Amino acid sequence: MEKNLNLKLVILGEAQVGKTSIINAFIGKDIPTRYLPTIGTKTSRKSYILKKKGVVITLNIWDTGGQKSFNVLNPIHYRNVDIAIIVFDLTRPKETLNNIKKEFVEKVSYYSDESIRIIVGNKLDLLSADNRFRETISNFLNPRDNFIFLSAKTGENVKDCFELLIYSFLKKAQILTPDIVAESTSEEFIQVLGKNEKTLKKNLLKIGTINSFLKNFEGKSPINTKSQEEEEKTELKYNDFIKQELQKVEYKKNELLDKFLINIAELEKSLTHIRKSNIKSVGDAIKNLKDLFLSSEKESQEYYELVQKLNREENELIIIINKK
Ligand SMILES: Nc1nc2c(ncn2[C@@H]2O[C@H](COP(=O)(O)OP(=O)(O)O)[C@@H](O)[C@H]2O)c(=O)[nH]1
Ligand SMILES: [Mg+2]
Repeated sequence: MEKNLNLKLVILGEAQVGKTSIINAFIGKDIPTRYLPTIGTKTSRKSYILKKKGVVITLNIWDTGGQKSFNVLNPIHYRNVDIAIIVFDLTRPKETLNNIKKEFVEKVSYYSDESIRIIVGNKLDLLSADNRFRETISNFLNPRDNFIFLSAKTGENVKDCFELLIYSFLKKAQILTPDIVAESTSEEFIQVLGKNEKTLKKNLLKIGTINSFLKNFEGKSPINTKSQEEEEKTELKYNDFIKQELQKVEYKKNELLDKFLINIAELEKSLTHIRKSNIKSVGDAIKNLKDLFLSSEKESQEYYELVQKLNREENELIIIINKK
C-alpha cells in the first residue's frame, strides 16, 4: 500500500528575481531566455518514491507573478503552505530585499505558521560581492535568518536547496504530525537522495558566516592573470558595460509589461465587482469601471510608447555589440 504525501511549495519574490528560472532549473528545463510574466499561478510537480516506507512524496511547486497586486488577488498562495522559498536578486540586493519581510515572509508566516521558510539569493553567477554587498544584506536580514545563495543559470546549489527544505519539512512533520509523516521518513528520503544532512546543509548561510562564504566564492571565480593584455581588458570592460546596459533595458521593458498586465488584472477585478453588485450599487460600479477604462487606455498608450523607445535603445546596443 502506497501512501501519498502532497507538499505545497510556493516560490515568492519580486518580479525578475528568477523565480520561474529556479523552478525550471530544479525540474530540469532550460531557463527561459525570454521573460514571460507569470500571471496568477503555474504549478509543477516532482515526486520521490520511498520504497521501504511505501510513501510517495509529491512536491507541488507554485510559481507566482512577482507583482504585489497579483498576490493580493491570490491570497490562496499563502494558505496551506508547507515550504516557502522567498527569492531576492543578488545583483539588486537593495531593491529586491527591501520588502521581502513585509511582503512575503510575514504573510506566509501568518497564513501558514508551520511552514518551512527560507530566503534565497539568486544569480550567484553574476555576484561581484564587495563590502557594500554584505552591509546591504545585513540591513535587511537579521542574524538569525538562514539563507542560501544559488544560481538558476548554472544550477549551483539549486537541487540541494530544494532537497534540504523537503528534508527539514519531513523532520519537523515527523515530530508534529506523526500520523501523517511516519517516523524516520526523513532518513529514508535522504538515503534515496544518496546524501547526508551535512552536505545538504553546507550552503546554509547566516549573516555571521557570509564573509567566509564570500572568500571561498571569490577564490573559485576566475581571476584575470596579470599577464593579460591591457587592451583585452578594456575591450572586455566595454562589452560588459554594453551587456549591462542591455540588461537594464530588458528590466525596464519587463517592468512596463508587468504594469500593463496589472492594468488588465484591475479591469478584470472591476468587472467581477460589477457582476457581484446589486441594482443599487451597479451604477457606481459602472462609473468606476468607466474611469478605470479611460485611465487604462491612457496608460497603455504611454507604456507602448515607452516600450518602443526602449526597443530602439536595445537595437542600438545590439548594433554596437555586433560591430565588435
Ligand atoms: N545570470 C542569471 N540570470 C538569471 C538567473 N535566474 C534568472 N535569470 C534571468 O533573470 C530574468 C528573470 O527571470 P525569471 O525566472 O523570469 O524571474 P521571475 O520573474 O522571478 O520568475 C530572466 O532574464 C532570466 O534569464 C541566474 O541565476 N543567473
Ligand atoms: Mg516568473
